[in-house]
Amino acid sequence: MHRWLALAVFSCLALAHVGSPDVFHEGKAGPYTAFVTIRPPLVIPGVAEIEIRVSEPGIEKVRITPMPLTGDGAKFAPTPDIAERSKDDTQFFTGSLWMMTSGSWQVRVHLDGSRGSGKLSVPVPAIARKTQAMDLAMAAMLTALMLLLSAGIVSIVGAASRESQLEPGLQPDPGRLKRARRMMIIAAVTVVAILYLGNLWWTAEASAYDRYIYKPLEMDATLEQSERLVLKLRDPGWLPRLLDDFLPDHNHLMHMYVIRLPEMERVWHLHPEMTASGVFEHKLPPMPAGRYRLYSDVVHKSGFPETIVAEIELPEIAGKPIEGDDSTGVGPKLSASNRDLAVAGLEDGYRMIWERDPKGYPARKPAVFRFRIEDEKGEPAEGMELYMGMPGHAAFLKHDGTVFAHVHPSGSVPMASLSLTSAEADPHAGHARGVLSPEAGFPYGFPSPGHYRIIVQMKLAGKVRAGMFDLNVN
Ligand SMILES: [Cu+2]
Repeated sequence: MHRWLALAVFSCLALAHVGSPDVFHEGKAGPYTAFVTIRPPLVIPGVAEIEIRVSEPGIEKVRITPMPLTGDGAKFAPTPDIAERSKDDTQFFTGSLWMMTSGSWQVRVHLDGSRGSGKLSVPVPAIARKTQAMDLAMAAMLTALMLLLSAGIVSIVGAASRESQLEPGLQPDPGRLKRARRMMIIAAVTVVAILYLGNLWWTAEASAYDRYIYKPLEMDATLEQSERLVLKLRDPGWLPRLLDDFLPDHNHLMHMYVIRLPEMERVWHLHPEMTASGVFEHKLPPMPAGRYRLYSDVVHKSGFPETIVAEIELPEIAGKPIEGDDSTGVGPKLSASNRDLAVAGLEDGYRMIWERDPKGYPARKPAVFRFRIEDEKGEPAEGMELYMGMPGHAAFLKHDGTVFAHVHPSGSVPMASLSLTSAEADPHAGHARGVLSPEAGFPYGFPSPGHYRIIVQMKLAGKVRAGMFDLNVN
């Protein structure tokens, strides 16, 4: 039996998605449609920045409230904050909210306007992602102040014992001078001891906070019996967390993207099953030999989502044809790809068109990425179907592998997290009754400049089709 060991396990700045912490969500709030962007803080407690764009005019007031996603805290909302209206865009509102503890949070948005009121909730994982380092200028200034204060206290003690009981104009005698020197030595030793103890205390606090910094789940990927992929999850140690408390998302506990490296020209969207606590398995479809990166999305019972990353070197897999909700796709090699193209050829004469914004997509700017499928005559494709309950699924990948986000037409929040917010957040709310449009839009914003690939999957005439597009983000 061959065992192909996973090559590397990544520990990225991540969480549900890799390297892409901002949350993008577009949804109905009563009579309104709101595009909500949440930029969680780097440290906890910290301030999250909220941006809301309402499609309809006539909004009078926007209130935002942070609350835990589940548990008693989710039942009792604190007093909301008022989001401020932008001066340039009357339908755009911003606000900031404190996130006090690590874990699964939601931001509730209340809209009041001429059409009545509406609300929606957007889940957001709040995690400490790093320890903020002190910048050099600040450190230098504080060190200088510390030395000044220390020298000051020593010289004050010296002066006090030397001259405080002396008549004005008299010189201190040698006995006083000696006593003053002794007192200054005692003061200096005391100051050094206080600084030393202070440093010990500070270091202990910092290492306690280190344990509080988010570390994503890890996994070892191995191949057993020539085609069975086995994923064993590991917890590198973070807040208490389980390896088997996952919520199903469209009947699957795990949604895994398999990307062929280094050219990213092949993709598989697979759904491994849990066979034991923290162990997932999947019978692989036919795959060429090579190196693959696995991005596995899971959602804990608390609504907290994680993306678990691993790499594996595989031999050629004979495998069984793809079936059920699994799918695969082919695109251009990264090295041969045109980064300005807006058309991807699909099988059976279909084409996927990306309605690219000619102005481009700057980093950190939220946008809706729209794609549609045409038939060979250039007409809108007929026979669209939902793929796992959704008009489409999109993966946003940075070419260097540091960013991965799995996005749906409602945005970057996993459906399983969204379903915890409230009864009104029906995951099927966006589903068209009757004929499904051959168009899907994905709210997202790139976290940083660089080269990205977008892989869009839509189901048409019984088959999942994948279009791949590349772009440069400035
Ligand atoms: Cu999806």
